Amino acid sequence: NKFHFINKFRKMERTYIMIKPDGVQRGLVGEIIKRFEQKGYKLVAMKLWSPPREFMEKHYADLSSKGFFAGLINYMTSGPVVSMVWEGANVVLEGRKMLGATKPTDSAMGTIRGDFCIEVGRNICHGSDSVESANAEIALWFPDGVSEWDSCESAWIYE
Ligand code: IDP
Ligand code: MG
Repeated sequence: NKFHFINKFRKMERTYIMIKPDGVQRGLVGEIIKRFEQKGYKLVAMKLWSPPREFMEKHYADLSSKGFFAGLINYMTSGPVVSMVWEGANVVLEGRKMLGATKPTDSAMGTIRGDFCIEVGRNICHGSDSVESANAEIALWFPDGVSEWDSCESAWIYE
């Protein structure tokens, strides 16, 4: 139908969202997924696993010169993470808004970090910061690609 035709040609983005080991340990997996689902984004890839240290160092390679890098890698490899790819219009920027600021003390209440954590080194979630880094992170975390599927909600979410 007409709605479907419009939706098919709408420009969609994808972003890499990860629930960090503290988010998994604290039972916040469902809460974080719920917020992305309820916003209207579409889940196109997901897995729970414990990547090796070298893999996590690759993910955070741009921070390797920082003093907190070793601590960050220890934290991020301390337990399983939930890796996801979410799709939707402007999802990279909007997803970052949903997570909140890097430092929970700067995060607005109502954001994931604002609502559920206290310290920058235990900030429970990750989200790609640009379309370019999203594409690189999705390729790193999901080398076999994502699932293409049509959501029955799309005609009710997009004009
Ligand atoms: P982001 O996760 O909001 O994109 P980045 O600057 O890319 O923030 O830093 C990646 C992660 O490194 C942060 O989410 C946080 O867990 C950790 N981190 C950043 N700055 C600090 C710091 O000053 N001390 C400890 N950990 C930090
Ligand atoms: Mg970052």
